[in-house]
Amino acid sequence: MTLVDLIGVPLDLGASRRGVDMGPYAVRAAGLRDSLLALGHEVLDHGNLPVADRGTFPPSAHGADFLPTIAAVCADLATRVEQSVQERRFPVVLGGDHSLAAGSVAGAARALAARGDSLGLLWIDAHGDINTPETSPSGNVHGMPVAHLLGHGDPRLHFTRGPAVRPENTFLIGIRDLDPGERAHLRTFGVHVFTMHDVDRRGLSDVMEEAITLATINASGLWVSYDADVQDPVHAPGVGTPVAGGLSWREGHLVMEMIADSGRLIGLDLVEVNPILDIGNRTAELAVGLISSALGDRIL
Ligand SMILES: [Mn+2]
Repeated sequence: MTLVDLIGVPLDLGASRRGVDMGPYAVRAAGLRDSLLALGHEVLDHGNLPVADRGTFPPSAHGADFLPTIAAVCADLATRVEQSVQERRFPVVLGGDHSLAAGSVAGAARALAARGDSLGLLWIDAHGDINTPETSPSGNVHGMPVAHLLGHGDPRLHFTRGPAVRPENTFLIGIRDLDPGERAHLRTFGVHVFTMHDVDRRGLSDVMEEAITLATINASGLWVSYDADVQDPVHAPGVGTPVAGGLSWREGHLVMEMIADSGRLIGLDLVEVNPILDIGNRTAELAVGLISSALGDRIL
C-alpha cells in the first residue's frame, strides 16, 4: 500500500492555448481517487494549489511575462512535493501545463539530497521542453522545465542548490517535435534522448529497460514527468499541444507498468490534459489509467 498525496496545479500560464488549467478537475472527475483506492492505496487529496487565472493579467501578457508568477507556483509546489517525499509518501501532481515540473522535480530532488541521495528523471513527452528563455521561439515557460532542472536558463526557475538532476540520469522519451535551439541543447547538455524513431526501431520495452537502468545508476529514486501529449492524439485528443505519431494506448501503459516494476518510483507528474479539446473526457480517463498503472495496476 502506498500513501498517495494528490496535488492539483491548475496552471496554464506556461502555454499559449488555454484549457490545461482545467486538467486537474477533469482527471479527478474521471475517477482517479476511486481507481487508486481500488488498488489498495491510501489517498489524500490536497486540492489545488492557488494559481492566478490568466484573465487577471493584462490582455497583452504572454510568454515570459508569466515567468515570475509561474516561478512562485513552482516554489510552492516544490515545498509540497519535498514534504511528501520526506514523509515517505507518494506525490501525484496533476497539471496544468508542464512548467510546473520545474517545481515538482526540484522538490523531490531536495528531499532525496537531504538523505545524501539523488534523483533519476524520466521525461515522457512529444516535446523536448529543453528551451531556455534565450532559445525559446514563443517564450512559453512550459517549453523550458528540463533545461532549468539541469541548471540552465533563468535562476528564478531554479529551486535547488545546483542542478536538480544530473544529465546522465535524465531521459527524454517519445520525443517527436523539437525547436532548433532544443536540438542544440540536447546535444550539449548531455541528457539521453529516445525519440519516436528510436521507439519504432528498438521497441518501447527495450528503450524503457535501458532508460530505467541508467536513470537509477547512482540515483535511488525515480520521478516520471508524463506529458499526455506523448500519446497519439487518436487516444488523447485533449492535450495542450497535440502531435501526430505518438505512443499507442498500450504503449503508454507499458511505460508506466515498467516504471512501477522497477520499484524505484517516488512520485509523478501527469500534465497537459486539456478538457476543452477533449472528447467525452477520454484523455482524462486515459490519464487515470496511466497513473493507476504507475501505482501497480496490472492486467492480470
Ligand atoms: Mn511537456
